[in-house]
Amino acid sequence: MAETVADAQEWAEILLEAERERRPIRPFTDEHPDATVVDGYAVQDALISARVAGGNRLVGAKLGLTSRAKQQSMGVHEVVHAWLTDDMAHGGEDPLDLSRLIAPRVEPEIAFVLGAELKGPGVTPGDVLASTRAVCAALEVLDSRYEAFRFRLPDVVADNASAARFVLGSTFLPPHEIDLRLEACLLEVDGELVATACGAAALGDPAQAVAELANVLARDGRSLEAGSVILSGGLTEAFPLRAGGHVVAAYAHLGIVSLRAGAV
Ligand code: OOG
Ligand code: MG
Repeated sequence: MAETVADAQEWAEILLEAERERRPIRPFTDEHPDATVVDGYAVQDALISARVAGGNRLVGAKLGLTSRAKQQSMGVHEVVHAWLTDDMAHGGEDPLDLSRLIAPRVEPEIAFVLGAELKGPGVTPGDVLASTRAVCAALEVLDSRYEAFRFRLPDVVADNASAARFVLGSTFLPPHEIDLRLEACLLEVDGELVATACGAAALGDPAQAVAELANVLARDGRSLEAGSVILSGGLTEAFPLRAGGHVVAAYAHLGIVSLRAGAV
């Protein structure tokens, strides 16, 4: 697929246009079955560079497909990472504008706010906790730029792991105050309990997930900056976010994070 930088930029532009026009596309791997995950990350890098050149600011990173529930529901069995920009951050109070999204889905996560740079290799979950200023509850709104959320690993990597919006809760705890693996989470959509999980759903420990991210980035000499928000991966499968829908994730210690979708 993206054998040259020019190709990666071309694919990135196609994805950005799909997002802008709200017109989902077919996965690249339909026509390029030999595309690799390395190609996918080259497209992702080009896509993020274009967003930053267009005025968006990098505010953090995310892990994806860290839980068995997510891997099974998407049919992709490898952990991926992607980047968060400031335009993706959504305050919980305002209704989320659905008119700019294609087929949004929502999932509960545990977010880390870094107090110090996290730089691999060799980062351990203990290092992650030591570099974390606070953890909080989060909802991630995913929106695949591919038709019907159908993709293979290189496609979803190229599409910045379906990142679209995220909402942080308002309870920020120092990470050592709770056992993140045991942090229970209830997900309610329109008042109905649709899924339950605990922190260990993310690779056995959300801090382990963040450690793996730091170590993977280190292969390219990259790190996670102080102040970054890191989404450690959906704990349950993702649920469709419908017009007017109300989603609440309630955590044992991290409190509640909620989101109301706009009318359109
Ligand atoms: C890919 C993104 C997965 C997560 O937390 O597992 C993800 C997708 O499901 O569209 O963000
Ligand atoms: Mg996610």
